[in-house]
Order: sequence, then C-alpha cells, then structure tokens
Amino acid sequence: MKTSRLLAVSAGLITLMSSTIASTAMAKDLVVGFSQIGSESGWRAAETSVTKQEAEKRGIDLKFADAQQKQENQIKAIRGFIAQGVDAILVAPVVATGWDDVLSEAKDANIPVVLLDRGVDAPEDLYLTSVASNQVTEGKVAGQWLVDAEAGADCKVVELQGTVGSTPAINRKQGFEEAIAAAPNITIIRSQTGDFTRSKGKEVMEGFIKAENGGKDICAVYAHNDDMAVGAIQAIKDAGLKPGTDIKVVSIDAVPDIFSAMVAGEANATVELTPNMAGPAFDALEKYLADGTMPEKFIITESKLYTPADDAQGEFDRRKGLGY
Ligand code: GYE
Repeated sequence: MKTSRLLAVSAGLITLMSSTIASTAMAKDLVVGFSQIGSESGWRAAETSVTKQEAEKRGIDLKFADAQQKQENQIKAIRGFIAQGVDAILVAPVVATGWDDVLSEAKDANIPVVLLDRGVDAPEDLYLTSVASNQVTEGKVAGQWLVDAEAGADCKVVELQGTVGSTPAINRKQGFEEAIAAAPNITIIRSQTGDFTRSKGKEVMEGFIKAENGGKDICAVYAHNDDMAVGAIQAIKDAGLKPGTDIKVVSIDAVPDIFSAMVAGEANATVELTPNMAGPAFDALEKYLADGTMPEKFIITESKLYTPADDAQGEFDRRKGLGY
C-alpha cells in the first residue's frame, strides 16, 4: 500500500487516486486462451460457438486458436498464450498423451489450465480441473440400449471409432464392450477409426458393408459420434439397405442432424453430451481467479439416452433454437 494509494509527484501537481486505479483493475476483462481441436464434427462446432457466446456474456476476452486436428498446433497455441500472459487457458486435447511439458510450462507461469471435453494422461496437478462427460458411461449407455433392443437375438455389430489415441475413442469403446459383455448374442465383428468425421464414417462403413455380404450380415453400427453415424447412414442407403431397420444405428453426441435422421426413421439412439463445457469451466476459473477457490478435479456432465420416442423433432428444434 504504497504508491497506488496516493501518488503525489509534486504537491498539487499530479495526483492519482487509488480508487481510479482499483476500479480500472476490477474492470479489466479476463483474458482466456482457448486451444480448440478443430471442426471435425457438428458437436465440436456447437462447443466452439457456445464457448464464444459464454465468453461474450461474461465479458471474457477469448483468444481462439483452431488446431486443425493437430496436437503440435495445440502445443504451439498454448505456448503462444503463455507468452502473451493470458489469465487462463482452455484446451480440448486431441489425444491423451504428450502434454506433460507444455502443461508444466503453463503451471510454472502460474496460468491455470482447464481441460474441455477430453482427458489427458498427465499428472493431475498440471491442470486446474477437467470439464467432460464420463465417456465410459456414454459407451455403456449406448451398449445397454442395444442389449435391450436386441433381447436375445443374434446381432453382429460394426464399430466406428473416434480419433485414435483420444480419450473418447478409448473410453467409448471400453464402455460399450462392458455393456455387451453380458449379452453373448451381441458381438463386435469389425472395428475401425472414422476419426469422428462424417466423410470417414461413410468411407469406413462402405468397407464394412462390402466385407459383410453387402451389409446383410450386419445388425447394427455403433459410432463413437453422431457425425460418423450420419456418414454410415448414407453408406447404408447407397448399398440399398434401410438404416434404422436393416441396420440399426446407435451413436453419441445428440446433435441436431441425428434427430433429423431419427425423424426420418434412419437412426435409433444417441447419447447426449452437452456442448456447454465452457459454462462450468468459466464458473470454476472465475472463482479460482477471484479468491483461490479450488474446483473439483473432474466436473462431469450428464449422459442421457435419446431415441425416436423422445420427440426427435422437438429435440431437433430445441437445439437449433440454441444455435447448435
Ligand atoms: O463426441 C465428437 C468430437 O471430444 C467428446 O469429439 C468430444 C468428441 C465428440 O468431435 O463429436
């Protein structure tokens, strides 16, 4: 307390009141860097737009960096944010490994990092909190839906995995396998990555169909996200089969496009994950930066199953209304 209280350079000449300085400091916007993965899916696009809206609502100055799917770009962006001296960093980590160094650099610079929607294989003290769904649960909810839908009938499943090495791909596979372990009638006959994109989902599904008697031996497709499911639906139609009936379609995300597919009778089930990961992340950051309140290490969002019986048209409209 000090110079800021009252600065008198020479009596009566220049006086700066501390209150002016204090209110200027209070009004300073939080500056938050956000290293986003890219725009591989409809869910990702929704998360980006919700994050921007949330920042704007709270007067947060968001520095946005699109990594175009590459971890090296994310690491560069994070180093850039550290160099700029941002107040905090959000990162949606494309893959699980390889983060220790850059997260340690942020920690040494005293900049809290919040993980959004995917996890990392790194010591927990390198980030403030992680806001994500329980992806094993998501896989289980999807698998349990199929177990119930197929009740005892033989069912051969093909699986479209997410990005190799990402936590949602690893965990959604595990959860689904755990759910169907109790149902010997359900087996996964093929599994390959479609990188969470619509185009790769379609391409890989075409290969599965070719390899499995023109698709006639496939009972269901399990896609780790809705975009790959939408691609698979196209491949099934191109093969002259009916998605939703000849081949059941179950996926994860609950984006508007999967609800249109449900309305058309072409998709059977999806598990919702909210694109609003930034809301809880900013809540945690604002408290932490104000008075040091430590958030929970893992903030887990809900995983809810939707089927066409849940007013698919209404769910589509509701999401569109939110700007997804
Ligand atoms: O499900 C998928 C996306 O990381 C949980 O990434 C997220 C996943 C989401 O591209 O659509």
